[in-house]
Formats: sequence, structure tokens, C-alpha cells
Amino acid sequence: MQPIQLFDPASSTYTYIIFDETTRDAVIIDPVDEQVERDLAQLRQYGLKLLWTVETHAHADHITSAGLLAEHTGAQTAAPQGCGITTAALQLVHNQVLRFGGESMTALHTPGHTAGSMSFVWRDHVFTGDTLLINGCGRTDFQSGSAEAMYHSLTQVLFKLPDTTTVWPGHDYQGRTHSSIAAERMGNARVAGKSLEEFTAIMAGLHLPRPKRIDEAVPANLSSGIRHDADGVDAQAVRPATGYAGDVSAALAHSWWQSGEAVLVDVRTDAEREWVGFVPGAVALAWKQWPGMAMNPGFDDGLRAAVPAGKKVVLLCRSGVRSVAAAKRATELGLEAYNILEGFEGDPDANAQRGKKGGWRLQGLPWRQG
Ligand SMILES: N[C@@H](CCC(=O)N[C@@H](CS)C(=O)NCC(=O)O)C(=O)O
Ligand SMILES: [Fe+2]
Repeated sequence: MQPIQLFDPASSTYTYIIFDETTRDAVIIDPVDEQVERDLAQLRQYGLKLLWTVETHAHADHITSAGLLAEHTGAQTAAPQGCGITTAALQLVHNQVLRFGGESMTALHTPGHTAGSMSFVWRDHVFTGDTLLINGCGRTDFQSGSAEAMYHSLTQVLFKLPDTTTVWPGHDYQGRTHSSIAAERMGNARVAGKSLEEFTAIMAGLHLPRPKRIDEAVPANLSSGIRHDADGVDAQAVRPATGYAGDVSAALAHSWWQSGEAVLVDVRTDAEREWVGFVPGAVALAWKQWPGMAMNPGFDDGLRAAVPAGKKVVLLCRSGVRSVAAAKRATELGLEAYNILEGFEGDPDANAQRGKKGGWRLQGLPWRQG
């Protein structure tokens, strides 16, 4: 049994529909907003009941139709837990099984293109999103991407699947439709026979242009493709501040970080991160200051090394106090620095009174226990 493969020419994105032939329960993987009418027509034509929309990651080049499909069909939305797609009803973790009728699909965490990216195994097929592409792989230069993580996901996770597994990629820019684990393990130009060092050098040398729609697509995809409501618009605004570039919500900081516009620096101590939780992929650079201490050389050097020219820096602490001091120091060092309002923890009581959620964790952005 084969998946239904659908193509969006504007973004070269593949969308897949798989289903149980008896119950007609279906799953759609990586649907594209411009193609929602086409996909609804496919579901009608095959007589399918859509149970789940599933994302492989928060896309930078197109907007998902997951939210639209959920409204039209009553499907539920699922997305990898590490992608910060806070509106998804089901936050998928590694090895989680999604059932539809008598069929099932298993999520594999395959970071590299983004930190949260996942692939999905169904029967002898694997949907690899932008992790493994045909004779290539997803880029690793933005959105918390990592060439090291990509190398591990390719060689230690995907290439360990049976050789006969059919590979269905998230994109192909040359009209190819599918491949196999054997063909990619033995012949993939970026990774086959390459050491980690060779692979990271290849990835660092790609110099691909920024996706044209990244600034619009990433924030929209973090809410299943449904644009922000009035409250959300407010959360997208930069509030002016004195001594640094401004205050931003955790949600806005997260979308800048995901799109590669900003570096996220966590100024809490290692002990705090271990106790309370950390943000995977954030630069850890403790802000230590006590009365009479004028200079913080470790912090200055660390910040200079972490923030490339032309990028913003967004600073995170526990409650939004130390991050203000750190943002002022970063500004003195010549950086465009922003403070994340209410920090990692937010203030549950104050926010409950205002009927709002503040801070990284209360807004449901990705984090892990230390
Ligand atoms: N040119 C496309 C973006 C192409 C692109 O960057 N594609 C990403 C996937 S979202 C990628 O990983 N490409 C890998 C490659 O081209 O090798 C656009 O402007 O939208
Ligand atoms: Fe992508």
C-alpha cells in the first residue's frame, strides 16, 4: 500500500495522506495552506475521515493548513513537542505511536534541520520531512538547526531503518518523488561515507539564500497556520525601553530565534537551569553581578562570541530582572539587545489575575527538565 503523495509547486513541498483501507481513518502529513481545497477534495474522493494533521517541523518556507483542516474536518492537530507549535492538540514525543483505524505511525525525533524535527514510520515507509531529502538533507543554518544533530539523525536513526524502507521526503526541488534507505545510506551525496567533520564542512559551505516567506511562515506555523488574534498581535509588539532596544514577549523572542533573526541567550546560572529547566539550543551565559562589581568579562566575551554581526540578541532569565541588566550591558557592547518579559518562569498569580500568560514556560514554548 502506497501513501497518496501531493505536491505544492510554489514551495516544492510534498504532502502525504495515509489511511486505513477498511475504516477509512486518515492522517495528513505536512499540509500546505494554499492547497487546502485540493486536500479536502482528495479526502472526499477517497471517502476518508481525517483524524490527524501531523507536522514534521515548523516550516520556514510555507504555511501549514493544519488549523484550517481541523476546522473543516474535525481532525486533531499533532506536532513534534520540541517545535513550539503550541496550538497542536497532541505534542508528539520520540517513539510515540499515532493510531488511525487498524494502522499506526511511529514518531522518531530526528533533529538537525530544526531542533524539534521528526520523521514518521508507517509500515515500510518513512516520511522524513526536511531531515533526509533525496540525495541531500535539510539545511541546518537557521531555526535551531544543527549539522551535528543532523548527522546523528541521518546515520544513527534513519539509516538504521531496514534498507527496503521507502523514503518520502518533505521537499524535492528536482521532481524526484521517493527513494529508499539503502539508496540514501549508500549514495547520499552529503552524508554517505562522510565523517562528521566532512559533513559539517559541507553543510557550512552551502550558503543557501533565506527562504522568501520565512518571516511570515514561522510565526504562523507556530500556531498551526492560524494568524494571531488581537491578544497575540499585542504579544508581537516590541515595547520601547531605556538603555537597550526593547522588551519583547517570550513568544516574539521565540519566533525571532526560530527564524534565525536573533540569538537566544539564557543568563541564569547552571544550577538554576538544572533545577528549573532549560531551553534546548539556547546559549547559556550566566549574568553574575554583585554590588560594586563594574565588569563582567566572562559575560562580555561569551556574548561577543555567541552573537554574529547583524543578529539581534534576546536575553532570558528567571523573571525578567537580570535579563534587563544583561540587555543594557549587551547594548553597551554594541549589540541590538532585547529583554524577554517575565523570563523563563513568568508570574502565574499576576498573570492569572490579568487573564494572561507570561514568560517562556507559561506560554508553552519548548523547554526541558534539567
Ligand atoms: N528557496 C526556497 C527555500 C528552499 C529551502 O531553504 N529549503 C529548505 C527546506 S525548508 C532546505 O532545507 N533546503 C535544503 C537544500 O536546498 O539543500 C524558498 O525561498 O522558500
Ligand atoms: Fe523546512
